[in-house]
Amino acid sequence: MTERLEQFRNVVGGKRVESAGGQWIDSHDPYAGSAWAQVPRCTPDDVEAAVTAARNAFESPEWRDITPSARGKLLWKVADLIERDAERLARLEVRDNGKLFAEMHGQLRYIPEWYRYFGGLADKIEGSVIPTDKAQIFNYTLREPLGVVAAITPWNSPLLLLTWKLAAALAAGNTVVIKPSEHASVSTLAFAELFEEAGFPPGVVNTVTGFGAEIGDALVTHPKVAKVAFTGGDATGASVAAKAGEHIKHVSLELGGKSANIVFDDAPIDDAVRGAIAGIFAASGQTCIAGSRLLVQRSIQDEFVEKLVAFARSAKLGNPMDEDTNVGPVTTRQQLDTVLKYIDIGRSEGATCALGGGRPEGTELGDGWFVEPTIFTGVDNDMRIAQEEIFGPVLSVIPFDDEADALKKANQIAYGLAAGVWTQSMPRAIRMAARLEAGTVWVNTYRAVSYTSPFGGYKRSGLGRESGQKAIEEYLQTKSVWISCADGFSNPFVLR
Ligand code: TXE
Repeated sequence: MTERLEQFRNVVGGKRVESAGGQWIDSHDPYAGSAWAQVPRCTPDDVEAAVTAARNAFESPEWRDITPSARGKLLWKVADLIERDAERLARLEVRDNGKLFAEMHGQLRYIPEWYRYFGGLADKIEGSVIPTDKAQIFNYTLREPLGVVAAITPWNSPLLLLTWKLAAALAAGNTVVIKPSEHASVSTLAFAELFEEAGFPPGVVNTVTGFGAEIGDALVTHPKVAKVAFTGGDATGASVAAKAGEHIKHVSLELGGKSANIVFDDAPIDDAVRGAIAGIFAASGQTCIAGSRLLVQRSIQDEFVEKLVAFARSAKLGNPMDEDTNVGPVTTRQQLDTVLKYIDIGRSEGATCALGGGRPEGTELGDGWFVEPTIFTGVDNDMRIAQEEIFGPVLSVIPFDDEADALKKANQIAYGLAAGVWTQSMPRAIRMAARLEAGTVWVNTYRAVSYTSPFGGYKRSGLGRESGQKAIEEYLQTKSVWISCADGFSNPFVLR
């Protein structure tokens, strides 16, 4: 007899609900390679219910009339609850997406800070008094929420990437419908329940689970959705933005990339090796900021690659829950096929596979969706493995001659999310930081993010910024109010 899978429900208008059609989607444990839970397979009717609940909450006095300071305190309260449940939520994420417990638990312990930071900003949203050129008219601005925000999120770091949207959207006074990825929805459903416990009115935070192709359009084009905040692949992001554009909605996009991690010959080599590993093998390469193009100065290439391969070879693959595991499985069966396909492409393009290049063997890996840490050398910048986001543990090593060549190669790409620079020369670091076409540049470090610092893409990596003070602007609109202090209203046929 097959074991009954644990079922998780959506939160809509403060109630736990199944889908209108009564259908479910299996959620898989990538380490076991099998289904472990189920989430509702929502339909456009469920989207209608969730958006209606969110809009009703937006118009309700409980939310509309709450003071900004009280709104901030609700965010602090939810931060405390997340902290309380960090371990449980991290376990759910690991089971659902296969990333390391150490990584997910670290994220869960850090996530509360976004709610505290944006909770603190809630009562610092200020309009201004505008000194106009009109006599006897008083003009000021109000900064107001947009309404219902649709937060569409991916599977790689479900709660962190949701938080970057949710904390800012709520601090600004919006209500939210969350659509997590069909590949890893479970932690989001458990997380959404905390908002009611914190005291948010029902309907302020809602969820709809399901396939993007089945419910995505209903959500993005819904007349009561004012903004779409999306993180995912660039092809889906482009179609979501096109739909949002057709319906005149605000949109922000975080679309991943193909970031250059650049090592100069004066770099602290051992640190740079660890930085390169962090860029591509942490999280099995499934991060939007993966440093998947490693640009190494030709004069140190051989020594660097030798050290890099030795370090990567020592990485332990295994159960993501185990403390000594360095590399877990990839999250979906489909992603496993995609990554393996790119490894074939790399070989057929003529790159040299210096490490890995397939599925690892080992009884402790069972039926898990593992890919060996893979390093290609002799990669030309125009090869597909150097230009396309693989989203897996596959590194392309590209040699360069000098600073100008490094810059040219780093910028010769459609994406621009992040870049790393390894050098001991501060003037060079500053020159590179100024000229790299990327929303984030790290010097002698990699994968550092904070709730205080803006994050987002140049070029095809996205639109808008998350985190940092300005991120709240993405969830606000400005109203200009004119009050006449004059006696009477003269000639009605002319512009005032
Ligand atoms: O992403 P999708 P997928 C990249 C990565 C990966 C590729 C595909 O390269 O290999 O994208 O991954 C929802 N209307 N990134 O297919 O399709 C979908 O249900 C509205 C980079 O998982 O972009 C999910 O909730 N929504 C990225 C979300 O969009 C739709 C992280 C993202 O899914 C929709 C993840 C539609 N028509 C993948 N179709 C990053 N920036 O870090 C799908 N969705």
